[in-house]
Amino acid sequence: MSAPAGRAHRVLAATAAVVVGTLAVGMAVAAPSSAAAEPTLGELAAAKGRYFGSATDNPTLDNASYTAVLGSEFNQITVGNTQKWMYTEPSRGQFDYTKADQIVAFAQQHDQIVRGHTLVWHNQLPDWVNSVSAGDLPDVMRNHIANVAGHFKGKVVHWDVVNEAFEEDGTRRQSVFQQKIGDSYIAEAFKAARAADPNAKLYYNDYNIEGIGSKSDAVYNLVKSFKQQGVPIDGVGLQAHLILGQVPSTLQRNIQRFADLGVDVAITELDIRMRTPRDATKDAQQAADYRTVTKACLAVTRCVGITVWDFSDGYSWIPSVFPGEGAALIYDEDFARKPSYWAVYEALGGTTTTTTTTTGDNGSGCTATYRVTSQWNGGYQGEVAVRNTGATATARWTVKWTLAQGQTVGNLWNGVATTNGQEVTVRNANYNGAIAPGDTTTFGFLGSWIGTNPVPATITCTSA
Ligand code: G2I
Repeated sequence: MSAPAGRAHRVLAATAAVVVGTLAVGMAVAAPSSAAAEPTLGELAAAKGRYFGSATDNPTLDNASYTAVLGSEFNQITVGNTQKWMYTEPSRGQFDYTKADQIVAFAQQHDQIVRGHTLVWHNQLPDWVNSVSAGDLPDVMRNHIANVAGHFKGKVVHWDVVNEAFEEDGTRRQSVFQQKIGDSYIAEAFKAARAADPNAKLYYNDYNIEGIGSKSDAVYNLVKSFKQQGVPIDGVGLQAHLILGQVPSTLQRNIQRFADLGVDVAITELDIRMRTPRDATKDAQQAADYRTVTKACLAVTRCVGITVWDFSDGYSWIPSVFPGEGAALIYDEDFARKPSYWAVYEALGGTTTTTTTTTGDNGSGCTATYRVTSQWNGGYQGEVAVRNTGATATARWTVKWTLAQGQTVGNLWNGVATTNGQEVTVRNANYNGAIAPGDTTTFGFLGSWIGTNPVPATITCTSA
């Protein structure tokens, strides 16, 4: 599937899932038929010399709504599970690349680069490895790397060669490799990976090393010593499994200090989890956090890209490991883009919005933020976020704008629309008039356009 078709498919799927309180006021909308005018995250990142990618796993490749987004929005994919040891060498000397090959093929079909993940890790390791003798384990490890990195030679741009080798206090994790081979196993793994695929960039990857602290200091010292000793290492992966409102204040400084050692840095597994359910306040904080992470990467030349650890809240590892938490990604379960998506979009240089504030009857007011969320030949999808900027809850709200270039507004959801000539008036639906102070509610619509489709010069919001 081509990128634009995938994007249009995603828009329709998302729309079908959320249409409620519909009132058609304009002409019927033609089906999306050609390239979306709006760039993807991958395209925006590429314009800045970076990638923006997602991890994925094999079961989801059967879901067409999922693959429509995966194949179009991102220019990089990480194999989320099936390059790990338990999949690639389930019994000693028996290699199986069936599942990982499927993901790599998907990426190649969609012009996406692949990060390989991961060659040496204490987790998702088949039992047999734990029984290998100390004498044999160095060869077993080197043989695993030679085979797996050899198989994917030329098909992955990065390898996470060693994953999660340190404890929080900066000491070595007592994995089977550490216990049976000792400190040298990490350098040995990197040398074997370089021999197997000389063109892949070789990464050390870990979590809780995004800010400066004991654990990131340990990784810093490892990289520094590798550089001094000539052990081949090209990059450090900051996983970035973060918590809402807790992006480390030292993130950019930390990225910079690794870059200053002469290695690249990648944000490899980004997600930002919250207590569920979501609400507008948490969504806004999450958007701010995603913006901070994206800007920190862009601020350092050697920060080469960002990968989210899958892109939809319906396919995240978080709820199964952290009960009561989730909603950590940039698309919701129905593949609608969240405020966190738009924060990344804007941080990467995309522009979509215009906002005008007016004071409402409650003496406090609301703001309306209008954006075109996608556009194709003759048609577009719009979205307006209504935010209560007052100190008391709203009971009802009204948003108005002018269709200056002959556009129409058609199917509209989460609101009740009337048009009078060029003027569009949208009032709340019977279920979303109440907005708590500081919270936001959103309505959306499909429309048509001819010639140009600029965002309105002004949009007004009144509330009572
Ligand atoms: O734990 C989050 C990530 C931390 N950094 C390294 C990553 O490789 C790791 O990814 C996760 C996968 O997203 C999960 O999908 O690694 C987990 C294992 O530690 C993966 O979970 C496993 C489940 O534990 C299995 O029950 C399941 O069969 O995923 C398997 C495949 O869905």
